[in-house]
Amino acid sequence: MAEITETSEWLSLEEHFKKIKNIHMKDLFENDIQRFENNHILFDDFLFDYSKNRITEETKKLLISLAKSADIENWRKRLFSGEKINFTENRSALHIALRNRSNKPIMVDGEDVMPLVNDELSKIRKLSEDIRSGSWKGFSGKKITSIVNIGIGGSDLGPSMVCEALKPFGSKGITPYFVSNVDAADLSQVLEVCDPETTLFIVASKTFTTQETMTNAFSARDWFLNTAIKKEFIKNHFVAISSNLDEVIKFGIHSENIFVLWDWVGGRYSLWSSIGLSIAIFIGMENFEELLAGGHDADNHFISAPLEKNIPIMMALIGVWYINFFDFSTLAVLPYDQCLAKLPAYLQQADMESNGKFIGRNNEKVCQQTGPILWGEAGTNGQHAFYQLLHQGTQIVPSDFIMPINSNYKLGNDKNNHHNILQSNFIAQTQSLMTGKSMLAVENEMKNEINKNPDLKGLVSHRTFEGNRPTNSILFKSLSPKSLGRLIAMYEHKIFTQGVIWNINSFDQWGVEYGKQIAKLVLPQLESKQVTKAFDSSTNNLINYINNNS
Ligand code: G6Q
Repeated sequence: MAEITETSEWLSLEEHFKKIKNIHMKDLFENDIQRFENNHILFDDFLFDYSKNRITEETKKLLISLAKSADIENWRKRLFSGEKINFTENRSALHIALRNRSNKPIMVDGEDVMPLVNDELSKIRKLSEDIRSGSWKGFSGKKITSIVNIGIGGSDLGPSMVCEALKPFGSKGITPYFVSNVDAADLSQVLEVCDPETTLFIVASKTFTTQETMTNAFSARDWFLNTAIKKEFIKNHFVAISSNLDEVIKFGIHSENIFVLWDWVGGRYSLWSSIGLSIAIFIGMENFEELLAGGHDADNHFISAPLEKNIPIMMALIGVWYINFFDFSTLAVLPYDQCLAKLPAYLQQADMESNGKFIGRNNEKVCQQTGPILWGEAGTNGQHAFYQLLHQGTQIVPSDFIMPINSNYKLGNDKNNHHNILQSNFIAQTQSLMTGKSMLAVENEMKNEINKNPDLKGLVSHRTFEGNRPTNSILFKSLSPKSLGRLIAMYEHKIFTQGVIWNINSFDQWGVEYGKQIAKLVLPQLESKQVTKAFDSSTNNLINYINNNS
């Protein structure tokens, strides 16, 4: 395939960009009363409003042509059919099979994976029901009240984000904890509030060799055995999720307590698999299945909706437009729901680990920018922190505003309604980022002050806002397992679509593997406490400084 940047579709977009780069969205709205009508997609109650973007009908047409020239329609099919599109690891990327509620066969190496998926789901059902009902007992006969997921990256961020998002659906009798950092502070703080008699540890690691996870798992096991004494009691308190069964057995986890993963489940796409065990225990299996159903809904939408009516495709194309043509290199994710506070961190991994790559599928360096720097914070907290830069900074940050229309928490009264206030902030921000505030409007506002003190005229420019700052608005009725499943899967497919356009493999993560490799080189130098000359002078001196001061 020719470089995407050399295609006529890309070149047409470059030409088009020159024409419209200075157009103000305010004018686009003023000149087209149908702008919202023509620039939103409603999928059931999931509303994706992309009208506040610096695009015209022509931009959309050209972007769709670009997607077609990248062969996105075929790539969708290849993803869903189980083809080994993760070619650097010779694997399929089949998170869609994990939530394939239709149960239609999906073949990998001639084998239908659905029976495997369903078996694992049955095991998750059994364990989660046993824990929730109290029929699973700790070593001293008590019910489990704390579950501690020990994992990192893809084996942590998904379950931890979902458990927080769906807290209102969670069991009151079970508290989920997530330990990921190898910093002893993380595990210690959790152990301080847990009781070995009533705690279940879930050691979640696809490889079961990840340094941070294994270090935490060994310390958790020691802590547990300090009280329980007998190794046979490990069976009541430790389960594992992994594809490395030998290592799990070596660790001492009973074979009945092992949940499996397959090589076609990527870490950052794994919350739908047994990695979601903590979710199922906390919110119950029916709710976990609703989450899967939401993901499946989004899959059906992505595979079947025409490109211009396809939410992940349009999200992806708008992102490409900003990253590659405007050179806007970051994306803010701004959920207006406290329960979604961890969503930006979750999507940061999903996006940056998938598309933060400079080598293309042709094994050559790509000719254009790839994934954005994704960051964000729950609204309205961000408004009192970094929104200043969103409104008046020299860098433009396209932003996704996300909000459930009805809150799971009812507080306040007619005059002091938390959710109305939250919603009004969402709307006010997206509106003002788009329109800005002209000098004339500020002058009018300050008329009386300026009349009294003409020097104040100098302040007018400080109080003006250029606007024209792009936002997507995503609304859905309420934050539920299903709507969350939809939301996450929409982003997954957006990321995939962008990877296809940039011709990169969104499913490997050599940068993560590199981190795992290099940490092992340094550790012996810190353990030996010897003066090191193994690295460059900065690294040597940092190691020596640590050794001299520890
Ligand atoms: C995700 C990455 C990475 C991975 C962690 C944990 O896609 O591969 O974040 O999930 O490094 O790996 P293990 O599950 O093997 O411990």
